[in-house]
Amino acid sequence: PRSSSTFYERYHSLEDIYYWINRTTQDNPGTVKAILIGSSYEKRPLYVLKLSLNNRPNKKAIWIDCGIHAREWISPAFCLWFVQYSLSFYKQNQDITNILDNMDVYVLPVMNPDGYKFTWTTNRMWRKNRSGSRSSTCIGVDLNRNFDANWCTEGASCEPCSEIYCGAFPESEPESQAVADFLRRNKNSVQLYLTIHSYSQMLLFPYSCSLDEAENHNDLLEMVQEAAQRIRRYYRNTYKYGAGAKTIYLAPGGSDDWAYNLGIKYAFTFELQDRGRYGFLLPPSLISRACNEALLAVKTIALKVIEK
Ligand code: ING
Ligand code: ZN
Repeated sequence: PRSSSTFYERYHSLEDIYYWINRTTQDNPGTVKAILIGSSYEKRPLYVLKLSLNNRPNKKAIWIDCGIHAREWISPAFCLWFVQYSLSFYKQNQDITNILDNMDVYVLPVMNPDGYKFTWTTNRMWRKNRSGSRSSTCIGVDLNRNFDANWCTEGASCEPCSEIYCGAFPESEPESQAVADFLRRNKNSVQLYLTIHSYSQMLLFPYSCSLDEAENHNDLLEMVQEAAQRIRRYYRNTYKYGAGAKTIYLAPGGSDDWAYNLGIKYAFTFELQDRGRYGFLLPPSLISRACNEALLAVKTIALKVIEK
């Protein structure tokens, strides 16, 4: 029943998420800071929350972005879930305590605010951002084809009306440029890059932009395999895993491949629930399951990165 679900078991409008960001920083002055990393095509702010639960100097960091694709509503819901879990269970749960004692976490709850807004007001199935182009009346660039990793080769489209339009040039979009600039500035501290999508239940790693094997392929494979095994054991649910191009399809210009090539050697794309029954329209009653599964995967992988 709706009445008994918590804030984190519902989907939220963009306005509610901005309000939540503000509230979360005010309520946690010593541990959560909002960093403005840029703004969207329609000039909405892009805020990253920095969780720093202990004052140890020179900590490494995890980056998690959500909402790169507008219609994948479970993704921003996961970012909110993760922040709430971290703040509530630090010093209560051993795994999250261990992680937050060793790493800061940067969380971008909505990378594509214009698109997300559009899915609430006009078209629930919108994927891209909302930028206009001179050459066409079609709107929007696929932000996960706009990064500089074999940009606009097979698996992307140079046609503005396509759902996988790569944009006019790499990082042509303010949203992808803001993320890329932040990661370039922080590449010495960020050790683990995570980007959250839906749907299909997969844990993916580079490369998606080519059939090449990543230099630490076996490490990455071991990490997602362990995460998938734990999800199966604890939640009796199945996640596929592997290199992106070989597990789903060739997809150049993705953020995880770009982050990997920047030097962040642990880079992953999670595809959360479900496997197609509801697809992008995952009902609110399934948010907690989907987020807990993803949280288990984040913990499993982060703990392995800390051990390295
Ligand atoms: N899937 C991703 C997409 O952008 C992907 C798959 C993963 C592409 C990693 C590139 C890199 O198509 C969804 N559901 O968006
Ligand atoms: Zn996606």
